[in-house]
Amino acid sequence: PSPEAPNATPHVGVQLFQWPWASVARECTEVLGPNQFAFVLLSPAQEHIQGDQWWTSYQPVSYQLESKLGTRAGFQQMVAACHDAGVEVVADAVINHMAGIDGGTGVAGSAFTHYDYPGLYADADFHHCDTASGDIENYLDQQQIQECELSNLADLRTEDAAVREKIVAYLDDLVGLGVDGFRIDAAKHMRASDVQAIVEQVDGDPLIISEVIRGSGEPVQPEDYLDAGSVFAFQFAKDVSGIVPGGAVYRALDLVDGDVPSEQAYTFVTNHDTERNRQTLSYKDPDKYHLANVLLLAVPYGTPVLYGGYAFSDPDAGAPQADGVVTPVDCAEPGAIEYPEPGTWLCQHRAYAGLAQWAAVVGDAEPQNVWQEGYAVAFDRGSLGLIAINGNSTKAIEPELTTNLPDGTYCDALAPDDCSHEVRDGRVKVAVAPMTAVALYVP
Ligand code: LM2
Ligand code: CA
Repeated sequence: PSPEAPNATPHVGVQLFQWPWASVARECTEVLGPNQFAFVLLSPAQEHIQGDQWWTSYQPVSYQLESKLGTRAGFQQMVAACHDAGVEVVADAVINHMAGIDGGTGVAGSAFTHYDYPGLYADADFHHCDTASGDIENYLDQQQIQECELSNLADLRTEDAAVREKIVAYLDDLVGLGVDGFRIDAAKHMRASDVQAIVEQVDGDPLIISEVIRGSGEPVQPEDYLDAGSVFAFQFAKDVSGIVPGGAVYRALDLVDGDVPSEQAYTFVTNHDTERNRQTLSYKDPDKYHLANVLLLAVPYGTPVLYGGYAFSDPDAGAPQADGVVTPVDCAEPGAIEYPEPGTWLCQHRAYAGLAQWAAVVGDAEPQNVWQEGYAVAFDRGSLGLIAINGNSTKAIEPELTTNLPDGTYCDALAPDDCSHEVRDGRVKVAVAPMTAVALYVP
């Protein structure tokens, strides 16, 4: 490392959607750790209903850590491997509800019926609200949002001490296996005070990221959950997805998610829901999605969470399975993902491995030397990193920029083989092709 080399702080996370534990472990060792990723966000680990769809993960049947993604032992080995690589592990905690189907047997053999999960919950542990369908019908009614059912999913009385105890025991079990944090699934559908009371009882001091989708005019807002920890920045995801198609990429520098402070905002471009409901850009919009991911990591607001999933045409289709178990992830070659076959693992995050290192180096330094012209923007982040982003879909640019970077020769974090970038006397000329970016940093 050069004399200016800072202590890089891992910063970027990645959601590895429906990745089996063994594949997560390998990714931590081979890709995430070496590239300064800070954490991995898993899919749910608890026992769930049977079926080929991905969303069986969101229908818990018991809190046994036996699922289509692997066994308890495999989970434990995965956490150890990720920690050895310097990567923290965030589990997806589905604690608002249990399964929504009439009954059956879970993937680990637990028998259940709707509202009866033997040894865990019985009928009295669930809300039974008085809308006609029993489902949430009106998102302007806080009580419905939090006490009616989300798509028939049996809604836990998270205000009850006995229910909280069961949830806390489950989360403690995960903490005992080394888990560093939790995504709180469907947090909007639990009172903020319930979420706070539950996470405060959990052992240690895990990272908490509540999933509260911002809906304008709704009585439940992400800001309500800041006393319980952090939140996902859905408004940022929608805004960055709107900015890129219009070309005004410089506007990404001003994005914030309502009143959520940067330290408590977990930003992203897409997640497993928004890539399906098309509320955000996704792999289905290759150039735009690429530039949105670049912006996600380039700006100082929030903690970025990249995404790695699989191609699909049927939005319900699960990841490739055999005998009820998701088969090991085999990543598509980068650049070969334009028209992928359904079921192809895309590993989109790998395209930003170099930029994750860039983000670790620049840390929370503010943008400086901001240059903007047409659909392009460039800026330093402090004195250790520079990025130039071209949001024009037809025209290349080649500005000569003023930079804080020390004189020297630099490689492009987005094209590691390209080490042709010369900084002389605080000036650098960068050629940026349409819908691409160039990112330089002090290694
Ligand atoms: C979430 N966050 O709050 C997850 O991010 C989202 O992926 C989950 O929905 C949802 N909340 C519940 O945890 C997914 C999926 C739904 C699916 C549910 C439950 O998007 O389509 O619902 O998981 O598996 C499915 C059927 C639905 C049916 C329900 C109950 O699509 O038609 O409702 O199961 O059987 C009758
Ligand atoms: Ca609820």
